[in-house]
Amino acid sequence: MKDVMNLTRFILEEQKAYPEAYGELTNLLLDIIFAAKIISREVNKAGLIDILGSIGKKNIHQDEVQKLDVYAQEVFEKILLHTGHISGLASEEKDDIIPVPPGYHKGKYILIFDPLDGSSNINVNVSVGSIFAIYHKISKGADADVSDFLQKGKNQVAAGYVIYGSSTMFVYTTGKGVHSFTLDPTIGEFILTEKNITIPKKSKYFSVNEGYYHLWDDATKKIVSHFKGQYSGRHIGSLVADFHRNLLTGGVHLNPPTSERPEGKLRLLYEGAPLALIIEQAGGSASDGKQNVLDIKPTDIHQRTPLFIGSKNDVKMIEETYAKK
Ligand code: AFP
Repeated sequence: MKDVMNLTRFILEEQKAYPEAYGELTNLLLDIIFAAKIISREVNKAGLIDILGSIGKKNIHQDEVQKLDVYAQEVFEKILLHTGHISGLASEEKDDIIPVPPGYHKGKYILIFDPLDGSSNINVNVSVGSIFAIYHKISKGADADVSDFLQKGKNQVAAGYVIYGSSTMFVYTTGKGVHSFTLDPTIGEFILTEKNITIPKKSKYFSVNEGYYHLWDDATKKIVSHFKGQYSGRHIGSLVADFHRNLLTGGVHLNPPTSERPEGKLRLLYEGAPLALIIEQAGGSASDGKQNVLDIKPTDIHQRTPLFIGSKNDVKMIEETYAKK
């Protein structure tokens, strides 16, 4: 029988490289894995039980809140707030920081996450994902405050995503390569799929929502025309799925600024920064068009950013074109 490496064992073995570690990060990652399994179970049942559709309200970003958004948010909160590994949470779905309730231990990390990204796609059975970023708590005192969440992406201790697709996969980095695991639903375990993923040097795909063409500036139009001549186009409109495809097959994903949204659409802290750390660890890069996404100092938890992410050469060409503007 060939060796079977599950995610728990893999993380525990990674921890051995840090003899001084108490296992708090390991345990926090295990909490996230537990949350991912529960959300995956529910996403797979969508269509069979009354969990599809919107709750009839909009969130702080004016997006329709889906029933599964609420469910995924609750799962993260219920698990993460009570295990003592974090001192606070922040999420796409909540305006403010979510504190650890009184009576529970507060850990040395903070977690910021998007519980269900791409949720407007759920109703038509398109892949969605959860994205997370872990930082050290830097403020004084036991409870996290906003300064803990407003750190540059390069300070991330770990980042990852779960893609709920034809199978559920967990992809993460602790700054030592990017590794992917596939959930075997028959045993409830994530099994190692690929260790040290690297993005192919030569891109195959570019992905962008061309519905915004009329709102782009000339530089953006030029960039997209350049890619059209070279690569095949693939766009899902579910960031984790677009990112995952490009990571494995080589490509670049663009979410450019528009005249209606010059600040960009995607959220820096729980979309841009974690995926930027992953792509950098996989040999690619991520930019807002001017600078490395990991160097942006956030001023707001829900700050938006343009995002260009994927193969290094493509991102470089994008930055050069904007610089000539
Ligand atoms: P939803 O979670 O509201 O579906 O938004 C998804 C998302 O943040 C990201 O996953 C997509 O890449 C992006 O929006 C697509 O946005 P447009 O539909 O405006 O291109």
